[in-house]
Amino acid sequence: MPTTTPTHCPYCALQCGMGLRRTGPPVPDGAGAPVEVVERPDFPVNRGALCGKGRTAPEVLARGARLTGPLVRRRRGGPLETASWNEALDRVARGLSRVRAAHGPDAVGVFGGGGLTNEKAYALGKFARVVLGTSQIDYNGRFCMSSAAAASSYAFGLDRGLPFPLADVPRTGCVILVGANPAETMPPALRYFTELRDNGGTLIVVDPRRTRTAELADLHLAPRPGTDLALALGMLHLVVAGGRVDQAFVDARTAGWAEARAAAMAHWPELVERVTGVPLPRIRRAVELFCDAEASMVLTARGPEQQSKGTDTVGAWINLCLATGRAGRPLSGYGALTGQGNGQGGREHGQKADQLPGYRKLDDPSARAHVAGVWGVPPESLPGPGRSAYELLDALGGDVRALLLMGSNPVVSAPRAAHVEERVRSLDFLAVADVVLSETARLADVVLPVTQWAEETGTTTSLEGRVLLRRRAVDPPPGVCSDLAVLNGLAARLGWEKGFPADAEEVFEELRRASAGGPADYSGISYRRLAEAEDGSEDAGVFWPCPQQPEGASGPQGRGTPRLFLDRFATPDGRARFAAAEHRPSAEEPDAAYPLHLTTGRVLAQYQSGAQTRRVGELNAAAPGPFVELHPRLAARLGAADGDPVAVVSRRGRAVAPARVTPDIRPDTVFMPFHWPGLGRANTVTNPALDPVSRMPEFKVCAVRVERSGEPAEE
Ligand SMILES: Nc1nc2c(c(=O)[nH]1)N[C@H]1C(S)=C(S)[C@@H](COP(=O)(O)OP(=O)(O)OC[C@H]3O[C@@H](n4cnc5c(=O)[nH]c(N)nc54)[C@H](O)[C@@H]3O)O[C@H]1N2
Ligand SMILES: Nc1nc2c(c(=O)[nH]1)N[C@H]1C(S)=C(S)[C@@H](COP(=O)(O)OP(=O)(O)OC[C@H]3O[C@@H](n4cnc5c(=O)[nH]c(N)nc54)[C@H](O)[C@@H]3O)O[C@H]1N2
Ligand code: SF4
Ligand SMILES: [Mo]
Repeated sequence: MPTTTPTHCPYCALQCGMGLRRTGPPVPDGAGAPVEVVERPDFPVNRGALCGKGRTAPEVLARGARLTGPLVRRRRGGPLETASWNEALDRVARGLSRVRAAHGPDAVGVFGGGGLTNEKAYALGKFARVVLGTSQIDYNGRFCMSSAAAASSYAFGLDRGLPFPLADVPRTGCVILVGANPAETMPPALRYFTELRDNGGTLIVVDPRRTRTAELADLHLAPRPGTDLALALGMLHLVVAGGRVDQAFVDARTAGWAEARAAAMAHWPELVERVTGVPLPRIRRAVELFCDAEASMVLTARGPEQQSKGTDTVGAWINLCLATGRAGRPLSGYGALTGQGNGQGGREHGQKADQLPGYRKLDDPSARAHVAGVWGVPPESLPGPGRSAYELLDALGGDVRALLLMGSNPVVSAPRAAHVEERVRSLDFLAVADVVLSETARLADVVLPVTQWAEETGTTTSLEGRVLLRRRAVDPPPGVCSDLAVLNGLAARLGWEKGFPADAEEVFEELRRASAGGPADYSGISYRRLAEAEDGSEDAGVFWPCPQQPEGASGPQGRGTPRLFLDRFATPDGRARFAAAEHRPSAEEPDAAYPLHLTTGRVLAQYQSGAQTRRVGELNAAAPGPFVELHPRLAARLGAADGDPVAVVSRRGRAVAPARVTPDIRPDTVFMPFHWPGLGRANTVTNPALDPVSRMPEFKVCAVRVERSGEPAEE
């Protein structure tokens, strides 16, 4: 029996390969066998390297850190008490049915997560549409990937975060990283950028803070938060003025240049300098480096995307690539660094409000007919598109009176979190499936404890569009069940004995058929193929789209499609589309009462809402609590020294945390990480203003004032 199982990290979208080795026999009380993480140098993306989160992930498997049995609240306002699975699932089925009977199917909401495997995301979307008959389903990827997805779908006709493997990065000539801090958010990926520089290429980082990533760059541009759109337009202006447009490429492979050009020409460099606060010579230098290289890339992450104009902003960066012929060609292009473990696959298989599996659209009659056929239901029984994540959370206790939540902790991670928490509390019924008792699970009527990555098999799709197999390495404790088994049990109680198998491979086989012919086509991928592709190969995994080849056909079904768009874009006419947008201010700009920008983001040792990583000793020691990053000039004005508690106050509320005084941030901006609940919860302050297209909240910009605080900050 092999004692080391090759699998992948439970956390971010890099999906680092790791081995899990059993270090002893199964524990007698059934808590599973102890495991340790070992390197898997054969997996090409991280070649054995892991960050501290991945390395310590098994700690969350331990009994002390996690849920080990269902919990129910037997009376309103009463405590959460232990219960049998039977009672817990009965209560959920009853809770959801009651609300549906009284208020209709759309009064029942479902909220999913980009950490869920493809199988779970698929089953959750099907459960909502088929069993509950509700349109009210969305997921936390709306907070993460929606702006980049909307802009890429528009420009290229397809949204796959990176249209090329990371291995192409060191071989291009210039990379502009916009609002991405991989030194903290994907450390093993950093080597692609250092190798780029070792090969003579240049790295440009656009970030209001001088991050660890910015320290590695040849050029760091530090714009005011929320001004990336102006910056990209200004750069395109300089491209045109400098005669650097690749007219042959524009003519042959794109559409909409005239309008995009006009929008850029309205953004004079001096205006852009004033709006962004980036000195003009630095903007010029960035344009030179980008255009002088033979091939170049723009990669965005949450900085420019989590804005109320995130879609237009990403569109403007794509425009820069298109106008200079840096797309749809080898070693050039635009990509978004996807965030969550299955942030890519999670946005393809139907837990998004407007979506059906295979990245099909819910309002497309032929997509409805195909998927309804696979599900064995009439197409007209499928509900239409529902609300986006924040709008759904905002409707809780109003139109939406019951919620099934799987794989998210919105009480910490949603914008305007105090309001969201109050909405969650006002629900008639809340069921939460989680591995730990998260801040949101604490508010539930029923808590369903589920198995974790190492205890179950399933597939994820990494930021490269690489579909990977996570293999079960240890037995779960006896009191927990998989998410798929939860959906199976609930479906059965609600009258669907069939159609919701608890076995992941069975679900995947159905997903293949449902995705066949869609933009994200997985029909040529099987567990067997993935297992073969994982082992010891330079090119592990299978890249979608990977359609099933007809019997006897030759051709590269094998590894799917590592590189997209080289011959044509995925739009109907094969041409990439320029977006035409003008710069506009953020939803909330500083004024006399709230004179500073707040921006938010991540630190190396904590993950997201912290539900998992705050339970790991080593990670807590490295990042024990929230803080407010502020410039020495601002600190001096406030009379605040490093470590003093300061309050960050916006129109939504106030958060208090120790000051971290650093020259690495703009003096007009403060930064808070969002990993903690309580007094230091950054999202108490953030603005839920939404992008009109992607419905992405503006996590990266709002107006605040900062005060010295009498309250002691939480550690
Ligand atoms: N350690 C750790 N790693 C993670 C995660 C985690 O929680 N912790 N989460 C994973 C997930 S889901 C995601 S989505 C990714 C996110 O990965 P990143 O996008 O790299 O992370 P963030 O810290 O949210 O934002 C990146 C940078 O944007 C900058 N920024 C803020 N405002 C602006 C702006 O207006 N314009 C520009 N250009 N930049 C701005 C911030 O200063 C920050 O350095 O990380 C993944 N990896
Ligand atoms: N201010 C601010 N807020 C932000 C952001 C920001 O940059 N700034 N970033 C946003 C982004 S990009 C994201 S992705 C969101 C993420 O925020 P959340 O959606 O809250 O993400 P997590 O903290 O990862 O929550 C996942 C929950 O699911 C549980 N879980 C993990 N695996 C499984 C599983 O397989 N099944 C089940 N049932 N549960 C599981 C975990 O224990 C955890 O409680 O936060 C957003 N919020
Ligand atoms: S970089 Fe991401 S996938 Fe890799 S070990 Fe860290 S958290 Fe896991
Ligand atoms: Mo994310």
